[in-house]
Amino acid sequence: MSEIENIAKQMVAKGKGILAADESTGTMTKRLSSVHVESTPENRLKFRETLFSSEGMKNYIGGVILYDETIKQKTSSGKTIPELIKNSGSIPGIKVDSGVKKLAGSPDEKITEGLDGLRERLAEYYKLGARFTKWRAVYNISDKYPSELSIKSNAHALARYAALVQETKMVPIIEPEVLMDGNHNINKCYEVTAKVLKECYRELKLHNINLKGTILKPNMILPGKDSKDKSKTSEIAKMTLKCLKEYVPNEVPGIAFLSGGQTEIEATQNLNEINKINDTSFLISFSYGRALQQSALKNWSKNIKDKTITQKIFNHRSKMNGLSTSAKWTMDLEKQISA
Ligand code: 5MM
Repeated sequence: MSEIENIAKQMVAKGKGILAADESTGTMTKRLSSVHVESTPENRLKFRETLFSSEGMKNYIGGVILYDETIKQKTSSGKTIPELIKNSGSIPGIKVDSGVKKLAGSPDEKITEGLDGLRERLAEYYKLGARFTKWRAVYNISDKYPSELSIKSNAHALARYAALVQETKMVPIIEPEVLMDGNHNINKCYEVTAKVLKECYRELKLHNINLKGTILKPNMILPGKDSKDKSKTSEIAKMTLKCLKEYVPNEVPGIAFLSGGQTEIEATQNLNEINKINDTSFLISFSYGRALQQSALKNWSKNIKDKTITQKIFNHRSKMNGLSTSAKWTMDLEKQISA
C-alpha cells in the first residue's frame, strides 16, 4: 500500500473521524463574536489548543484540518501545533483553498479559488507537518441552480487541486458541499448531489487521481433548511447511502461527512443510522466543524482560562461521533454520558 493510501485509511479508521478546525479568520471571527470573545490570533489559538490537547483526540480523532494561521502557531509550551496533534496520535491536515468567489458567467453562484501558486504552498505545508489537505466547493440549490457551469468548473478545480496534492505525497480531501439552504425536498438534494458527485469523479479520473489515496467529504442527503419535508433519519440514511453507492467509485477508502448546519445530535444520529445500514466497503465517518465544536465553544467563552469543562464537552462529542462510526451510538448513551 502506498504512503497516501495508508494515511487515508488512518484518517477514518473505525471509531475515528476528522475535526474540521479550518475556519478562515473571517469565519472564526463570526464564531467568536457570537459568544462575545474578541477574535485575536491569541484567542483563536487558545480555543483550538484547548481542543487539540483534549483526551478525546487520542481515541476518536484521526485527523485535524487546520487553517494557514494555526499550522504556523506554537502552543504555550513551545510545541508547534502539528507536533501537538501528532503527539495525540492524530494526523495534521490543512485547508488549501483560498475561499469562494463569484463565478464569472453565473455570478449568483460560487467558484472556489486557490490554484495559483498551490504547488509551492503544498511543499511548504508538507514541511510544516501536514499529511493531508482539504478543498471545499459549494453549490446552492434553487429552481435554476446549480448550473452546469458551476458543476463543471468546481469539479475541474477540485481535480486539479487533488492532482497537485498527490504529487506532493499528501491525501486530498475532496469536499463538494451541496448547501442545506432553501425549501427543496430530500429528492431534490439527492438529484443535485448525484450530478455533482458524478462530475467530480469524471474529472478526478481524467486527472489520473489515485482514488485509494483520497477521502470524500460530502453532504448528507437532507431536505432544505426551510422545507416542509421532515424526512426521518432512516430515510436520510437510506437515500444518502444509495447516492454514495451509485456515484462514488469503490476504490475510495473513506467518506467523512460535513455537518453543514445540522445540530450536534442530528449529525451524530444521522451518521449512526447510515452506518447501521452500511453494506459497502467505504469507511463512513465524520469531518465535522460546527457539530464537534459548538457546545465546546459556548462553554469555553464563559471562562477561557479553564480548559477542563470545555475539554469534557469536546471529549463527549468526539466519543459520540466515534461510536456512530460503528453504529454503536444511542440516545441513552448520549444522555447518560453528558449527565
Ligand atoms: C470549518 O469550516 C470550514 C470552512 O471555513 P471557511 O468558510 O471559513 O473557509 C468548512 O469547510 C468545514 O470544514 C466544512 O464545511 C465542515 O464544517 P461543518 O460545520 O459543515 O461540519
